[in-house]
Amino acid sequence: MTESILLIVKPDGMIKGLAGHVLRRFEETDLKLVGARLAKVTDQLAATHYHHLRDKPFFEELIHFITGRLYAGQGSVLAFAYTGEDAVRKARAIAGATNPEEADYRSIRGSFGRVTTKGVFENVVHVSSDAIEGEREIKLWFHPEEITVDLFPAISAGGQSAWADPGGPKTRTGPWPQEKV
Ligand code: IDP
Ligand code: MG
Repeated sequence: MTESILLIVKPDGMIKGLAGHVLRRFEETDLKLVGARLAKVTDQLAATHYHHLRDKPFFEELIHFITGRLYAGQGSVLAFAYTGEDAVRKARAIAGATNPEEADYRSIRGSFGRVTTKGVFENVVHVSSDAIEGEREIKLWFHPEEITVDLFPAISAGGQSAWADPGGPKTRTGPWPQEKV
């Protein structure tokens, strides 16, 4: 089945100079790169992206991590959209398990991730958990004109384009960010 996923090189990955390595690993697959963006993650984008974890005890640290606050404000991220056959399984195999200490040592997280003494999973990359999340996250991180193929239906009004169904199927719970981050 054709699926689409969001890949993010997280602030720890950027600071460690792993963006090229991550991109190379994905270039070795048959997945098609259809979007790329350098971003500084705002609190609003972080909270919407990780809304499913908002009740977890590590949520605040996770927001500090992904926004780069954990690194004194350094730490932009690179976000990529990929599409292709079985994309979720292929991308998550490259990334490895969520906890870098449990990840296969050949995976990106297993090779380069760590758990800090505060319990933050510095796990180098984000990869969408499933195809529904992939659609939600790509629509959250990218405007339609930033995606090089017609991945999801978009509408045009007043010279601006928007996703026809910005929340994607069934997943969004919080308000949609107004800003272009
Ligand atoms: P995933 O990134 O492998 O899909 P999720 O459960 O969606 O895993 O969690 C999102 C992110 O939240 C993880 O990549 C990691 O950065 C952080 N995280 C998840 N579980 C924990 C935990 O138990 N402790 C600390 N951080 C966690
Ligand atoms: Mg996830």
